[in-house]
This record gives sequence, structure tokens and C-alpha cells, in this order.
Amino acid sequence: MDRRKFIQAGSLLVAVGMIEPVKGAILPAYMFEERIEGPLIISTWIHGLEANRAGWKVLQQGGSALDATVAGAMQTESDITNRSVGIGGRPDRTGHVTLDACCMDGDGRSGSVGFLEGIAHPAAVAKAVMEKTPHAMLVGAGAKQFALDHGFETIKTPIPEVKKDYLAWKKENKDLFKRPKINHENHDTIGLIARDANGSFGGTCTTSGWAYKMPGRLGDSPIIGAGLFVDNEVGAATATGLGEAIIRVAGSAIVVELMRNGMKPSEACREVVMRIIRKNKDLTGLQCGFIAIDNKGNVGGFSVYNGFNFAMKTNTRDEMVDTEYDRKW
Ligand code: SD4
Repeated sequence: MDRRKFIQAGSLLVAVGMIEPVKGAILPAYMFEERIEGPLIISTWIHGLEANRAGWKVLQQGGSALDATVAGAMQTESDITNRSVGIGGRPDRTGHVTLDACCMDGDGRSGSVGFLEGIAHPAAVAKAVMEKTPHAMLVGAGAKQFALDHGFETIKTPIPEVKKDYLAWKKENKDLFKRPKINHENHDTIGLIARDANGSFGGTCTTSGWAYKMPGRLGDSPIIGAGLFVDNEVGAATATGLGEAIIRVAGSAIVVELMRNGMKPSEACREVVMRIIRKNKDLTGLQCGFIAIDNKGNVGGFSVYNGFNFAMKTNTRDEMVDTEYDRKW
């Protein structure tokens, strides 16, 4: 029996209650290419654990997958120690923290905000764009005005610690327009996708984007089809990593289409990652990772480089899952 089949067999035993799941262990993604019954929520990186727990409260009360993922995203946005999402996010190279977010439900409704400054919860604003406007996306001053008009919490950014780092960075980086380095440590954009008790899907993605980006730059995270895509007919996918590469392959939308055509989540994520690898000659620092759930309850992910993982919460699980990858750092 090969490693994958062995682990799948073990996973089946877990699923039928013959062996206990190992709490706190980091498990490989291919363990979850099997039906997970009931509500579930998965999200990128280690901060996903806390975010999932916030989202789980919504799912447990019979709330929608969309609302669960927005609640999870807001949890991470509030974490002032997080340098790539929300209030504690790093600024662009002119010192402005500009936040991007989007959300989508399984019926194809979506909302998005980009280049939003001084507002604590871009994910919630994205949901309000979806619910209260005829538009799919608001950016910049218009997005801010919309958030203020709807009473969303304001913040002063960058917070002092972040400002200190920024000033040090600025001093050291005279060549401000050289290709910035992508951060591949275990903290990054959060993309959350979930299935609720009714079997509907929803997702949210939120980020401060690439640290020290050019002013005006948007990544994949606020773009439906790039950073996030959801369709109740198929499932959901979300992304993290170098947004430029993810946008250029319409990443999350393609993951969902590949699942529609029969691929399992990990296979679909792998195919999109391989497209990114084929299209980018220089992969230095080019990390991208996708996670996905299909409507049979299969869960998976894949990344360019090792080190990407996601958090998963179900009725029986609350842990980190490692994805497979093509390259080693
Ligand atoms: C972006 N995908 O703005 C995001 C970056 C990311 O912080 O995942 N990192 O391109």
C-alpha cells in the first residue's frame, strides 16, 4: 500500500470512529480527500486556527457559511500582532496601510473592497458592498466613504510598531521599486472557505497585501475569481501568496472549474499551481498556495513551495493541515 493509500485508510478509520484523531498534529492534506460530513471551515495559515473558531460559532448556531467566514476574517483583522491582515498590517512604500478584502456566497453574490485605508474590518465592508449596493467592488476614497456612511469602525494605521519597522525599511531601501520579496514565513493573507449545515458554501479573503507594495497596487485578495471563488454547484477555493501570479491565472476560479470537471480539491489546486510554475520563469520567492473544498466534502490544497498549511475545523477536528507542494525552499 503506498503512503497516500495508507494514510487514506487511516483517515477512514478516523472517520468511522475506530481511531481517535490526533489533536494538535499537523496532518497532510491528502488525508482529507474523503467525505467530511456536516459543517466545515478551512482557512490559510496558522492564524486560521483562531479565525476558524470564530467562524465555527456562527456555523454552530446555524449561521451561513458566508457569515462564518466573515466572522473568521474579522477575528484575524482585529489581531494587532498580524502583519499581513487588518489593523496590524504593513503599509505600502509611502507608509499607507491599504486593505483589500472580498467575500462571496454559493449563489454567486459577492462584494469586494480595495485600497481601503483607516477602516478596521474590510471583510465586513466587502459584505456590505454585496448586500447594500448594486456593485461588486468599491475601491479607495469611494470605499472609505461607503464604510464611513455605514458606521464601520475607523482605525489609525500604521500602528506604532509597524511604523517603526516601516521607517527602518525605508532607510535601508533606497531602490524603492526593486522587486519586493514575498514573505514565505507562516503568517500571511487569510482566505477562509466554509460549508454550512444547509450545504451552502461561502468564503472571505482579507489582507493588507504585499508589505511595502507600490501605492495603488491591488493583489488577488479583493478580486473575485483570483483570491476567492465560490459556487454551490461545485464548492469553493481561496488563495494566498504572490497576488500578481494568482491574478494572471484566474487562480481560484480555475480551481473551482477544475473541480466542476471532476478533479479533487488537491488535484485542482495542484493544476493551478503548476500553471503558475510554467508561466513564471523566475520562481525566486514566488510562493502561492490554494485551498479548496468540493461539494462532496473533499478538502485539499497545494502550493508552489513547502511550508504552506491551512487550518481546518469540523465537528471532530480543529487543527493544521500541511499541503503538498512542487518545490522546496
Ligand atoms: C496579495 N495574496 O496581496 C496577497 C498577499 C499575501 O500577504 O498573500 N500575502 O498579493
